[in-house]
Amino acid sequence: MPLAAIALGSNLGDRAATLASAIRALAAHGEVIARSSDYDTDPVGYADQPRFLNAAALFQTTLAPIDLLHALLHIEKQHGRDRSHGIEKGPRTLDLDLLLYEDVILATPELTLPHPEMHRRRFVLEPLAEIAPAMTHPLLHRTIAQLLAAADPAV
Ligand code: PH2
Ligand code: MG
Ligand code: MG
Repeated sequence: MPLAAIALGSNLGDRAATLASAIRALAAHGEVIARSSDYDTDPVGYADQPRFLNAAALFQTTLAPIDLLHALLHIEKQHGRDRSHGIEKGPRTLDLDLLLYEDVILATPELTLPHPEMHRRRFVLEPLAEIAPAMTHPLLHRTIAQLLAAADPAV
C-alpha cells in the first residue's frame, strides 16, 4: 500500500485531544504506521497567535493523493476547522498537511507534492524525523534527518 507522511497542527481548543482524535479519524482511511510525539512550538509566520501543538504520522492508504487530500480536509472540518473566515496561516483547531506521498511529484492548483514548505519548517521536520529520519525528499534528494539538520533554527 502507498505510504504517505502527514503533518498535524493545532493551536485552538484542546490541542492534544484534537490531534489524538484526528489520528483516530485517519485510521478509518488506512493504516497509521507511526505517530510522533506532540511538539509544543512557537507560531511561525503569523506570530500573533497561540502556540501550536505539532505532530507527524506515517500513513498507509489505498487512497490516491487527491482523495487523501480530500479526506484530510474532511477530517479538518469534522474538528471545527472553518476556512470561510479568519487569517490565512492564523489560528486553527486542526491543520492536516499532506507532506509526501511515496515519491510522487505533483504541482496542481489543489495539491503540490512534496509539500512546498516542508523542508523549511522545523515544526514539520522535527516530528517527522522522530518517526521517519531516513525517508527521502524526492525533489531535494535529502533525508528528513538531513533536512532537519540544515533547517533554519528560527523556523
Ligand atoms: N502552521 C502554520 C503557520 N505557522 N507554526 C507552527 N509552530 N506550527 C504550525 O503548524 C504552523 C505554524 C500554517 O499552516
Ligand atoms: Mg499547514
Ligand atoms: Mg494546511
